[in-house]
Amino acid sequence: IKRMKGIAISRPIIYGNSATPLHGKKVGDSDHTHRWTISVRGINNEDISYFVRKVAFKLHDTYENPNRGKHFNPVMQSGSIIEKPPFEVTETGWGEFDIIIKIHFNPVSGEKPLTLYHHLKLHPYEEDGLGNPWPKQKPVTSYSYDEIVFNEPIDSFYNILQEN
Ligand code: SLL
Repeated sequence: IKRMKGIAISRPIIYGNSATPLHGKKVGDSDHTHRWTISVRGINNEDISYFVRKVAFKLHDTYENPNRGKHFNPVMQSGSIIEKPPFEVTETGWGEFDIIIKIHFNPVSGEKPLTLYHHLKLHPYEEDGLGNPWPKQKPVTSYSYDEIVFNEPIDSFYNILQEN
């Protein structure tokens, strides 16, 4: 294993959620008020799977199977990790909470997983920023931009990053 001495290379990601109100449309017999999607993505939806291998999302403990992912299989108890893009989970619920996001990198990298936190946002600000009340149908979004820095990456991983 050869590391690229003195080299750092970074890749941008966007993570966060969008949410829309259910407007009283019941989901089963629940008291859910919103449908939301949490995701980890590239800029302009660029495919990040060349460096991101899988993503796990940990929801609030009020959820049954808080580790469930999009491909959750209740029999196998698997699917708590999302193994291919889009790295996202769509759910319904009634409250805001912190979601723990664990990003696992391409195994070639030898990098440890990266943990991020996102506060799920369901409720809009009072105004849209222009002094008008928030439009009823407008989805609420909360996204963060980040750059993942790989310090002295393994050379074969460095090559993969460069080629993509
Ligand atoms: C709050 N501290 O009280 C927060 C917790 C938890 C939200 C919010 C569960 C959905 C379900 C759900 O929406 N939990 O599985 O029924 O606001």
